[in-house]
Amino acid sequence: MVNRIFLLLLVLISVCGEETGMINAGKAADIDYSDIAGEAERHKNDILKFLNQTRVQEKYKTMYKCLLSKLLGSTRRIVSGRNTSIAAVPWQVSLREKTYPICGGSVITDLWLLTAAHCLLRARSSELTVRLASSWKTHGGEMYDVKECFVHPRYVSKTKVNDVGLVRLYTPLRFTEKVLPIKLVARESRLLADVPAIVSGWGKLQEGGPSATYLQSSTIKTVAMKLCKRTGLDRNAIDPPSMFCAGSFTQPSPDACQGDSGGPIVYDGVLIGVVSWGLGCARGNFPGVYTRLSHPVIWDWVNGYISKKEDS
Ligand code: 4AZ
Repeated sequence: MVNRIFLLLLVLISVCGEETGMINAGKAADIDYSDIAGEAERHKNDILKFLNQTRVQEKYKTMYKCLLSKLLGSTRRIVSGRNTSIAAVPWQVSLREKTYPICGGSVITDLWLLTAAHCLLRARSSELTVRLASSWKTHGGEMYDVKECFVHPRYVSKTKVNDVGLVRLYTPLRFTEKVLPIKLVARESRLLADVPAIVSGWGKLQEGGPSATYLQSSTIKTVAMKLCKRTGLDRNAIDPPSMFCAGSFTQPSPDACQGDSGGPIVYDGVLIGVVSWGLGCARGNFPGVYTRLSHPVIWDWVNGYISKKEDS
């Protein structure tokens, strides 16, 4: 049994070694891995146990993400996300009202989480909790209580202009490989079109469908504002200074969906936006809309809070 697991690992390593450029396997592309994939899936707990040993992670660091995604990513979803370990997006949090998951969010300092304004409007701080450090929506990791939350003073619920909010915890977080802050984009930095960005969350796997129990993420591309505005049935609703679009115009069209709101979209290791709204999900003719964090009106407000020296 153990030998079999090592054999499976060897195969995964040869695939990942090639993908990461560490091994030049030459003919490896001709091999049909479909049987192995099923077997790897069945043994994934044992393989994961092995991979999760820090000693192993260090040795195969560059391959580690590929190996994990090969194991966890075999089930593709309608929103075209894939199962993703929290260690790959350790800034991702699940925001809950009492115990019910309502939105995503991002760790930006040891005390502050960033989310969407519309996630914070109905709930009272005393009823909000946060789950961190777990890939599972309903268990694992750690739960934190919320001390205070703040909605951008210029958030407009009808148009979702300035859709950003902040959540302050009672106690500072202890950073681990599963809980790490994500760097906020620079003020007024220009976001190019067509750059790949990672969006993640436990939202719906398809429009009107069930939501994810295991964390999903997808790499999508930023969409030029001209194109995004042109697509819209809702064309007047897009406010370029405080919003940007990401997704694609082809099917399948990876996209955020209900429940992903408030969650992160990250480009080049930097948090550029917050999942805000869209016209349905993954329809292929209307990209998702995100809060533009580099916008001075948004950036100044966020940084004003998080850089304040705390006296409590
Ligand atoms: C929502 O309802 C929602 N397709 C979030 C993102 C998108 C659509 C809906 C983007 O929270």
